[in-house]
Amino acid sequence: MSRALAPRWLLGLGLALVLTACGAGPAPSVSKADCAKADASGVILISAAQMRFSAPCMIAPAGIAFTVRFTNRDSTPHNLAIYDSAAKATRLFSGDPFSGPGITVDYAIPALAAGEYYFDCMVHPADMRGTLFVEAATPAGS
Ligand SMILES: [Cu+2]
Repeated sequence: MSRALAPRWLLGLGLALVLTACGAGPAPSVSKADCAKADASGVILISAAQMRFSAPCMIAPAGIAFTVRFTNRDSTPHNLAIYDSAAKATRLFSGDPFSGPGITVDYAIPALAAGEYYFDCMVHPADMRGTLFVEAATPAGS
């Protein structure tokens, strides 16, 4: 009695998983009135609480270094990273993550050209993200 060998059909499982970039969907419409804006000294105040940034966007001056004064109100570590766009092809800045609650760190951001950038917390990029508007200075005097 001869026994035929069962053919093995393990010819490779082609898993064509098309994964879209996590969290990089269309940006929600943002009103600049809701943004955290740099003060006259070039300092932007923003905080994180319950896994959210306190503002959906930030406004910074173009062409000069500025400071993001970041308060973490969670015990979870957070940070701030800035990218050229929501596709995050180029990371322009990343601060060291730190835990709170109630800890504030100044992040020194290098000068950026006018334009629209993207930021997130690298620990929670899906939940903590927003738009950074870098704007040319408005003419002095009013
Ligand atoms: Cu975070």
